[in-house]
Amino acid sequence: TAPSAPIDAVYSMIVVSNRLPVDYVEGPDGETLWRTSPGGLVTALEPVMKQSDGAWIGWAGVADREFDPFENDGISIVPVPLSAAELEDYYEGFSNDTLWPLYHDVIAPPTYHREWWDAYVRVNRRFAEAAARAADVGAVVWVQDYQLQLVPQMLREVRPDLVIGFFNHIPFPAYGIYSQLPWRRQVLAGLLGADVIGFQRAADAGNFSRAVRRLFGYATRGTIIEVPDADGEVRRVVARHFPISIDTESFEELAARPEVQARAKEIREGLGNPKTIMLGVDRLDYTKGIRHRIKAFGELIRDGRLSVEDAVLVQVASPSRERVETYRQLRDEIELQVGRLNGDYSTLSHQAVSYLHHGYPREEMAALYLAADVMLVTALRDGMNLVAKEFVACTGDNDGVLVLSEFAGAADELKQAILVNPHDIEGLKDAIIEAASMPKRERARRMRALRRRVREYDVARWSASFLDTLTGSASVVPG
Ligand code: GDG
Repeated sequence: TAPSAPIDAVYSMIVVSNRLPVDYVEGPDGETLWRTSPGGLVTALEPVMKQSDGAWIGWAGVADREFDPFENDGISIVPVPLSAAELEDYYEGFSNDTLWPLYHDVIAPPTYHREWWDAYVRVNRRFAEAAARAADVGAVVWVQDYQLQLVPQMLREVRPDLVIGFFNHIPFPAYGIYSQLPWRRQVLAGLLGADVIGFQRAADAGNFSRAVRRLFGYATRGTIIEVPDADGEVRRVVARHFPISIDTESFEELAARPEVQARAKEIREGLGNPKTIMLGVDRLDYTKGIRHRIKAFGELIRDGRLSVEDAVLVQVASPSRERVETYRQLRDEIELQVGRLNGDYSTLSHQAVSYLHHGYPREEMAALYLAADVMLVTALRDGMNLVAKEFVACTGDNDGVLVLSEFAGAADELKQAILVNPHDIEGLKDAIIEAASMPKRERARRMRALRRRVREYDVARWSASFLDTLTGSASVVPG
């Protein structure tokens, strides 16, 4: 039978992600309010969504509450409910304590629980059903990230008419690691329901294709995977990299505002106008290499290669996943490390590390990027790392140095950064010194090249190239 769209299926473009682009907030009198969360993804997709009757399907950020679909700023919002138990098992459990550490090369040990997997399947099905209900005939559905890897297949089963894309924001690990996953076949099959599967780096797409060959034996040619369907036809699935980016113009605009520049100056003065301000900005996460960075910085002070009068490390560690035990432990470790370092080396007038366990508004982030001389991105594994790109976009008059881990996806593009292996503490120390003492002309030369890249390849280019591939790909060839 020819697929037909359900009655309330009106949308020709649907984005499905764990979190909606709006957060539920309870008003002073208990009423429902919605606060827009201004992420890069929203900015990138807003024009496409508005133009094409778009809907966004996702969770509103509060457990045990159901909301009717509504319209927000020209985009239809379709909330999917999650219970408190599902939040624990599907989100904090399977997504953040199984998949996250596994996909980041087991920096922390992944936990495997069958009940978590069951919740993951159940919740993925709910998202898939919501998308199936909302999608018009032949609609484009773009599923985002590792929390929803089963949605493409679940969706294709009930709606083979749809054009389905998937983008993985985090790395995809090598087979030797991926193969630990007890549900490794189910997850691959889930993803292969898509027409296009996007990754951050070419290496991630390669790891995925290899896993498909090893576990299913399907033929792959370049970025094409030939997936045999039940009826003997072969579906061609594209698996390739589409490196995500930022809304570069909006960061440049932010950094050019007089009040942001004044704030940057104030930050520098507040820190005692040191020669070098080093900056780290991360969610407090074990993938980000915060401890390696602080260790290297601390040793440079201990060895007298840097002094607290001349250099300070500002570390913003924004609170993250605070109900997951590994994250609580990491916070304790970092705070012990910072406390020791400051106790040993700070003076009454100069702190070694200025540590901030806070989230800040975008304006304050831009001012921090602007105030910094050296940005330290030392992730042990990171899909892309947008902070590196934001720093480049905000750096005024091309004056700033980016130290960037090879293990962040951004290293494939930002080649004029000082690239480091964060596990090599001596190498990291040398890179920090090189950054702090780099001649002005060299700094400007590198930053100009970085700036060019981030300007040319912004988040609008990213979504356009993914969607172009997706809409040009939906072809079934006879096997
Ligand atoms: C995942 C992947 C990939 C952080 N603290 C504050 C704040 N932030 C903003 C940053 C940046 C974003 O959060 C973090 O993005 P990253 O890319 O650095 O890292 P993840 O959160 O791990 O993101 C990553 C990304 O998805 C996109 O695909 O690049 O590899 O892990 O934009 O600026 N923003 C504000 N206050 C804070 O305190 N306003």
